[in-house]
Amino acid sequence: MKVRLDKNSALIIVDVQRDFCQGGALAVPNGDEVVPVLNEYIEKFKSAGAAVIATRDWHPRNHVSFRSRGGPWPEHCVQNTAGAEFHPRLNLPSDVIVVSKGTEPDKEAYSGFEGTDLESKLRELGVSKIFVGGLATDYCVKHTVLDGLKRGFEVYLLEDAVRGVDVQKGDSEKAIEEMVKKGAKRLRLEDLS
Ligand code: VGL
Ligand code: ZN
Repeated sequence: MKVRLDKNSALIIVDVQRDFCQGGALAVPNGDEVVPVLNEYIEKFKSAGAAVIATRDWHPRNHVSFRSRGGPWPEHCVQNTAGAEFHPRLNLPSDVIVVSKGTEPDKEAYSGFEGTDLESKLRELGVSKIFVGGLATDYCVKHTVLDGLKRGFEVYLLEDAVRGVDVQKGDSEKAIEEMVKKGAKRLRLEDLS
């Protein structure tokens, strides 16, 4: 499958933040491996004049998903802390559009569309095709992809640029199957013309 990028395409990089990478509070196994691959995608999207969007998990210190509040996760991606910063080797372009999510203390938001202006930004730019990579396959990537499909976007899953948490073995594989079943198309770097 060869896919040509155009101005109706946008790259969505999900949550490639220090806390989800090696040494971080909620490190995704091999999460750092997506960085060099995403850097290649960024170059291709910039060359095609396509938008680059980066979502970030951006929690208040008392977020409901934290164990301190009975949630499933250690404290991570707290607003304005080092752990919430984008990975230092991720070459985000100067005109990257940053979308913060999970900002409400009492609401979990795994999807980049949930409680954000991501959809209106995409519509404003005339984007109809989104290409989603980042962390984590079985949480924020999955929910962003499924939400994109629900909202009528053509969605490509960048399967060489995602890694999962796998709380249960096989979660990421299951997540990919579900995304594909619901209409996402798998794409790898070499599929871009
Ligand atoms: C995520 C767990 C908790 C993610 C965010 O970005 O996939 N996972 N918060
Ligand atoms: Zn989170």
